[in-house]
Amino acid sequence: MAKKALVTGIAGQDGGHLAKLLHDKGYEVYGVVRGQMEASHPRYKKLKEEMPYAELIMADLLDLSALTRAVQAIGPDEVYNLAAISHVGYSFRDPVLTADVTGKGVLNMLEAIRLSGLEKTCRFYQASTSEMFGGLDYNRPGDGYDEDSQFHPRSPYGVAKLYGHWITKNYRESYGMHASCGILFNHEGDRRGPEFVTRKISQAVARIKLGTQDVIELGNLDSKRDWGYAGDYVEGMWRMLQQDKPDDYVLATGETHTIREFCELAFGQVGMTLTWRGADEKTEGVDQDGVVRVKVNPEFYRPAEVDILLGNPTKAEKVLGWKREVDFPGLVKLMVEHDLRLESPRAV
Ligand code: NAP
Ligand code: G4F
Repeated sequence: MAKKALVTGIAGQDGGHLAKLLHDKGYEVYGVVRGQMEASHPRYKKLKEEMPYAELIMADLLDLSALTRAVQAIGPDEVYNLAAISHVGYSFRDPVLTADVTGKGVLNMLEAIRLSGLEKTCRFYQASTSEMFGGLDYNRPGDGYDEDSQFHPRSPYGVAKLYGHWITKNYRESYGMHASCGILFNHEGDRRGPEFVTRKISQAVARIKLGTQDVIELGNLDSKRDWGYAGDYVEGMWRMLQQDKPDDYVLATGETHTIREFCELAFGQVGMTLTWRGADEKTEGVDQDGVVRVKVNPEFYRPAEVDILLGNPTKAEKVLGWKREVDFPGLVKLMVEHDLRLESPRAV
């Protein structure tokens, strides 16, 4: 009998990669989507075109009754809880909703499993995040953050995720649930939302190359992120749930790069050379012809910033046999090439 997997947030970046991976592994895939989508809804139709094998179920992470009905109807072997308000900048603008969805939503999903009497059989994955480390306890500069590093979240998103992390561990300890947390560092790709900095840059570079945009406005250019490819990371999620015992694992590349470096590589991908002039809010990125292509707009600054994230994935590599395949230049290349195809006038 095929295993059944329920994925919340299936319409998001990771949801799409994970649904495909599970389908390829022979799972029956069920996905939670929110809103009033009927079969005729354009967004629903688009999702069904992309993943015809997945059965989509309407439920909001805020709605325990809907989640419980979904779990009871499906009887999943594995639940992957990916749904969240996931944009750090947005979480400062809507902190209460972020706490409800990204924090308490995790409890709702765990309770839906427990109330359905599946806590001993259904395995659970929680999408925890490197944002929980925050960057102030940067006590292992050589090795990066690992599973034992201290948490100090710097955003309403990070704080909400920390609740989700600990309530998952609590259900593991209290009810013997096979519940694992993946502490994932930033992962990107062609499915990344345009509100995140990497996709904002890859889209803009493609448009600048094609002449439909002149310049890109960004916030903090000097923060550093440990960026990997989302397709590699969903494999790690699945591997966590195949272990005999539940546990927490960091998935990361072990490299960190600035937003400036991402810009330089992305422009380089379309044959443009970017150099920097000015400082702080007056910083500008200029192309080989002296045209300003990158500007700073303080609107994109955050009330508190995570200056640097660097992860140490040794435990996941040793225990799960997980290894990222795509390196940093490879990631930038695949994103820019994807957006060039998408933005090209010939593309439909
Ligand atoms: P994403 O693209 O933003 O997807 C999140 C999904 O959650 C969206 O499909 C969204 O639905 C859904 N959602 C939001 N609120 C909901 C609600 N109230 N009820 C039901 N669904 C809701 O995020 P992602 O990049 O795929 O990340 C997946 C998970 O991993 C998230 O929990 C994120 O916080 C976490 N994470 C991501 C990274 C990363 O670098 N990508 C790193 C660490 C952890 P709509 O499509 O309707 O908006
Ligand atoms: O791309 P970002 O918005 O990602 P961020 O804040 O690191 O969060 C992502 O990764 C987390 C894992 O560490 C996930 F948990 C979370 O769900 C999300 O997927 O911003 C990256 C950096 C920040 O330092 C930000 O200040 O880029 C800087 N930045 C500079 N200009 C910008 C911009 N970020 C965005 N979104 N837009 C800008 O214009």
